[in-house]
Amino acid sequence: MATNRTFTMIKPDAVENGHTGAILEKINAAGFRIVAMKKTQMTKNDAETFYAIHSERPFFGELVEFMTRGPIVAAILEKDNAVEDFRTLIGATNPAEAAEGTIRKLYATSVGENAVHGSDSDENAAIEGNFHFSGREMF
Ligand code: ABT
Ligand code: MG
Repeated sequence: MATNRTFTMIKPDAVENGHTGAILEKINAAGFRIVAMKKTQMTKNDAETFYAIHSERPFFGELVEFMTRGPIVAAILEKDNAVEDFRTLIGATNPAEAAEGTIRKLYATSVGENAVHGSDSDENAAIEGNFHFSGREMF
């Protein structure tokens, strides 16, 4: 059964470029409720753990470097069909392939620096949300 929750990060590039507010407005306007949210910075160990599934990929080192270079905004979001609808809202991994109006089309600069994360399954949404937040931070 779908859990109706997903996990997102506004990545260092989008935070640096001042897009946090605009991205949160898009998330709100699309009907997501914020369950938990904070500004934080991932350590190298955090990023290596979070992206462990990509550890054998050639871009892993750059990915960890990028995700740790500045603060992110992490959040748990709630809505019917949250995982799929949020992936639709953010658009394709590569912004050059992202649909008009999507967050990545508007704010991402490259496949490596693509502005936002969205969980790819209900199972990963729960794992990723629990990685960043304790139960006491979820409302
Ligand atoms: P994430 O939301 O970050 O998981 O992106 P998405 O699920 O859309 O894309 P995946 B395939 O999970 O990519 C994970 C991160 O790896 C980066 N990446 C990916 C590259 O830098 N080069 C590549 O060739 C590919 C395929 C993009 C994702 N980003 N970050 N940060
Ligand atoms: Mg992914």
